[in-house]
Amino acid sequence: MYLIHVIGTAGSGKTSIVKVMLDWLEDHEMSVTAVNLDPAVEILPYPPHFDIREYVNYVSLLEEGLGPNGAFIKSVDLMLKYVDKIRDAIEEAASNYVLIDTPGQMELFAFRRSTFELVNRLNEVGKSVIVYVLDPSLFVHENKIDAFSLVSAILLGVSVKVRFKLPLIFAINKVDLFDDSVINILEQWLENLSSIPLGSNEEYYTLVQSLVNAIEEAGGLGESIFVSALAEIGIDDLYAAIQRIVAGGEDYATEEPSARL
Ligand SMILES: Nc1nc2c(ncn2[C@@H]2O[C@H](COP(=O)(O)OP(=O)(O)O)[C@@H](O)[C@H]2O)c(=O)[nH]1
Ligand SMILES: [Mg+2]
Repeated sequence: MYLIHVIGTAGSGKTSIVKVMLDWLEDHEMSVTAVNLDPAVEILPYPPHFDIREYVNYVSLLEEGLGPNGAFIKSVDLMLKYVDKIRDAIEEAASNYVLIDTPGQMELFAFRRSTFELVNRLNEVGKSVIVYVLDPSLFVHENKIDAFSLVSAILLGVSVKVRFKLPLIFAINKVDLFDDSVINILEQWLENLSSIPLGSNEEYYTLVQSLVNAIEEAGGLGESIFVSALAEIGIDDLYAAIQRIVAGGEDYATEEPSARL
């Protein structure tokens, strides 16, 4: 059983990617389940096998008088109480792939102690990988890439990897919104972070250049895949990247036919 944790900044497209991956894996006759761990999502475009909103209700916490941030924090912390229910649901589904949708506000999920423990407990039931959804609107404006903003967005992903100590795939989403020339440049830069032109006269150049060089020296970013959840681009590439990591490149359908990988 493979757990695919979909993590990323608010609005990056986590829920959309879970939906499109669920459809894609089902279309390819693979056994897959989706789990919603966002207590504050209003509308889910896919049918979850487990939905945290049945146990933790963000809206009722708001009604109890907590402000939006307080209610988010409390609802995310409360999820840990239900970890056994989530695990039971995942084990009962016994799918080969479990897609896990996470809260809109990534910092609440990725950096709190409660959710760290939650993810670690879930990881005991299968092999885990993080799909880190990168939103190009954080660093591309009018088809121009801001190099420092790009590095800052990458460092956020690296920080998630360091926190969970799990393999992480960068999924650069929303490619439908950008010119091919921008995507091509991004591809080259992500392949070799040291090639990002930072401009040596910029403030903090030495720090930022050292950070990207250090990541390159440590083996580079790893898998980075360009996708569009909306236009359904690159989903097969994302699947292949997941396979390369969790199953060593073997397709489970032919190599590991067990229902409980
Ligand atoms: N153009 C475009 N919009 C997208 C794409 N993926 C998601 N969106 C939009 O981005 C917004 C946030 O998506 P959502 O999946 O809810 O993000 P989440 O907060 O990370 O779960 C929605 O309006 C989506 O329709 C994409 O590939 N291309
Ligand atoms: Mg979402």
